[in-house]
Amino acid sequence: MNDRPVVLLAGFEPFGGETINPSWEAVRALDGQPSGDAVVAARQMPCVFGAAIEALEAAIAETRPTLVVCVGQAGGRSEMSIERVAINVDDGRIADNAGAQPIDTPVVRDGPAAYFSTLPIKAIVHALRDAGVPASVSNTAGTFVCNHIFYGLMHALARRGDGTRGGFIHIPYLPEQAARAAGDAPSMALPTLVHGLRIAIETALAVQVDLRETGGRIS
Ligand code: PCA
Repeated sequence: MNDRPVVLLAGFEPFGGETINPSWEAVRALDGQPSGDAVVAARQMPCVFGAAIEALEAAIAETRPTLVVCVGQAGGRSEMSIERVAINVDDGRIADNAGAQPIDTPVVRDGPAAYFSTLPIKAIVHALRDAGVPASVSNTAGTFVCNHIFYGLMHALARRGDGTRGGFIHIPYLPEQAARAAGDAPSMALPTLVHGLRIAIETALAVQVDLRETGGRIS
């Protein structure tokens, strides 16, 4: 058990007035579950600039993962969004859970402008669609705590330089959140989200060279 590779799945605590976060509900359902030869370790991250990256780095030090996938809520999106790129900027449209609302500050001072996901994002989208789960490549993870932790993750992995791969997946609201929002908000049921994350992990573990098929957008 102890020498099995670990897949670290990070989800977030609720934020922005919500009482649940689909990302934590989905990742915790996979905690301790096998994925091929690997085993999933799920951890909850605070929705707080700075503290989120510290919690993720602590979870990486604790679990020594071979693969890290961070997951966050993207209310208003209708598909699982496989994020392509993390940018070096914090710009909060709302305050985080500690009341901080940075404007145009770097995630890492003097860090590169951006990092690409090292997940096989096209292969994951392909596998999800094949399994009947709506999914797309996304070219922006926003500028809030999700982009922040995604950038922090990729910066940490780049510095380790040991080939550990990582990336970020945004997921829609749960149906009960959409019902509360009462404004035509799209949602995805928890079993579909869990199934989708399982497929994403399996694909990331199995595929070393990404598919070459379009995931682009005009705007
Ligand atoms: N979504 C937020 C932060 C935490 C979460 O689940 C975001 O997209 O930045």
